[in-house]
Amino acid sequence: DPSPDELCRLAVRLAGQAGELMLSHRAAGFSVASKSSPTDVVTDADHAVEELLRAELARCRPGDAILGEEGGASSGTWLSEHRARDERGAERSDGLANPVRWLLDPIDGTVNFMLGLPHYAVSIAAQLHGRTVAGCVLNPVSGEQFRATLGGGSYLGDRRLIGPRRVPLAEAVVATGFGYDPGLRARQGEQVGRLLGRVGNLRRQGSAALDLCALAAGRVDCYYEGPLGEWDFAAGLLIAEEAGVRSSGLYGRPAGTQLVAAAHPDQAAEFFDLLTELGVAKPD
Ligand code: LIP
Repeated sequence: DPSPDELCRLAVRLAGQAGELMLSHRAAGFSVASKSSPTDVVTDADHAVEELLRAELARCRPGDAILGEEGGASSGTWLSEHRARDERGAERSDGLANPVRWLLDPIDGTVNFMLGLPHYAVSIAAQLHGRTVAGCVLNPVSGEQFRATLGGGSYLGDRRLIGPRRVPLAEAVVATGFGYDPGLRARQGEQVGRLLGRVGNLRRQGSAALDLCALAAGRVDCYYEGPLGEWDFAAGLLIAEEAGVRSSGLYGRPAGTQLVAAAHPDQAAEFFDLLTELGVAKPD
């Protein structure tokens, strides 16, 4: 198996290439289309950046599985030419499958990119046997490069990140985001309206990946959002957790596509209880 450091070095290199391509598209102009709703936009820059990432991964690590926001899932290849088969010749599931899967969000914060708000990022995460072990999030405008490896800590450039400050929830600055469906957004707006009287303030910056990096860097105190794509949060969540943050999906679940909630370990239980009270996620 490749080491987390090896996968992180590749993610950092690819993020740098992706950042340059993003900025060139931003300068040269780009086309815009909508996906699930008129507010769920995608640009040709999103597609170009993901195609670059996929091509580089195919060159550097042929056969790895990939899940990208725009291109969907491509399964990894079997490492051994001989496919494991049982006595009836049926393919067995315990064959030597490729253990690496990449999660790609070519532009997280696409609406910000489209409008020229300088707060968007490429997010690249690498999983090994289903667990995220390396991640990189790069804001090409600020040049801020966040990265982490499982057990290796998280960094902004060469600065080690130590997570959010320890404050009472009533003083906490909470980052969140809202969905593309108008009905969902209305419900989320009602929930956040009730949240505001219980915390210090709110930040809605438009990129889940950068929100989680802000948490790791102590620029916000808490974060929650859902639903999200795996590609939105995989790298940022590793960066936050490696900075000492505690995460949850509520109801005893790990953080995931239904909800990512995260805070300082000393504040997390109270924050998660508040989110449960507000109904931001449902029990199974
Ligand atoms: C965005 C997320 C953001 C969320 C937006 C959108 P995209 O991802 O990063 O946190 O609130 O609705 O999902 O679509 O820009 O890659």
